Formats: sequence, structure tokens, C-alpha cells
Amino acid sequence: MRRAVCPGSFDPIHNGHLEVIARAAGLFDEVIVAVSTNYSKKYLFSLEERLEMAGETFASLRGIVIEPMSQGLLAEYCRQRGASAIVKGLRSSSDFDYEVPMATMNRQLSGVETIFLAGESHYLHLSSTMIKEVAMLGGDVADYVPRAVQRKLAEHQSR
Ligand code: COD
Repeated sequence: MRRAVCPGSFDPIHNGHLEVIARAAGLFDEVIVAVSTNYSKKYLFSLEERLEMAGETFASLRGIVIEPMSQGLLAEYCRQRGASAIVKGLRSSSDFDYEVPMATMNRQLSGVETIFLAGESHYLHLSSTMIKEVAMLGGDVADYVPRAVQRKLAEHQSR
């Protein structure tokens, strides 16, 4: 079985992520969406909420598994899961400059290859940080996030 990992914070997951993950699912038998926890990062959504939003979003797509990924090496996580590839979306040359050294290190650590997919042009400007800021300031993000995320953002705004 050809298995790939799409890792991310997904705080929250947005349509730029979705588009890359759906394309990865067309290339591999199984794609693990690995929702990471980094204890030095401050998240808006808890791990459980991030898993729930991703789970609901991909519920009807076959071959996509949602899993938590605790702090640690991504290369080791891929080795433990029997994944031969990491799939990441690229938005810009700065994403490329940031990602390539990590891809090389991950390959040297465990043999896992990183495959970069060019992000869909309509979503290239998206980041989770921008989505949160627009939503918290009252902007409409319905074109950029799945329904499960719209609901959770609304819950946060009403707290
Ligand atoms: N269009 C296309 N792709 C996008 C878009 C967009 N608009 N926005 C984001 N993406 C892609 C990017 O490729 C990104 O890598 C991925 O989605 C996830 O994005 P985020 O923002 O949810 O995740 P990050 O950037 O916080 O990354 C979390 C990781 C788990 C990927 C990262 O922390 C990591 O690689 N950790 C591993 C630790 C480790 O092994 N370190 C040693 C490295 S050598």
C-alpha cells in the first residue's frame, strides 16, 4: 500500500489545505492527515477541535485518515506509519526555501521523500493565521473554509 502523510497544525484547516490533501489522495492509496501539536505554539483550537474539524471535512472522502501527531520528529512518525512520502502544498518561493532543507533532512533521517504540490491559485494567499484574523474581526470566510470550520469559528466568536 502506498501511504503518504500530509502534516500540519490545521488551526484551522482551510480550503488551501483541503485542495492539496484531496489531490494527494488521488496519488496514494492512503493519506494520513497528521494534526500536529507543538507545545511551544499557541493554538486557537484544541487538538480535539482540530481533529474534529478535519474529520468532519473529510468524512465522505475514501483513503483519508485523520490522526493526531504528538511533538517529535515527522520523519520518525512517517517511519512508524509505513509512509513513503510526505505531501506538502507550496504557496510561494518562501515556502519552498523553508521546506526544502526540511525535506532533505527528513529523507536523510528516514528515507521518506517529500512531494510538493503547487497550491491552487485561488487559495495561494490563504493561511490559518489570516483566516483566524479575518473571522475574529467579523469578516466572512465562508469561501475559504469548510462548514465544520465556519461553525467552530462562530462558536469562538460567541464566547
Ligand atoms: N495552499 C497550499 N498549501 C498550503 C496552504 C495554501 N494556501 N497553506 C498551507 N499549506 C500547506 C503547507 O505546505 C504547510 O506545510 C501545510 O499546508 C500545513 O500548514 P499549517 O500551517 O497547518 O502547518 P505548519 O506550517 O504549522 O506546519 C506543521 C508541521 C507539522 C508540518 C511542521 O511543524 C513540521 O514539519 N514539524 C515536524 C517537526 C520535525 O520533524 N522537525 C525536524 C524537521 S527536519
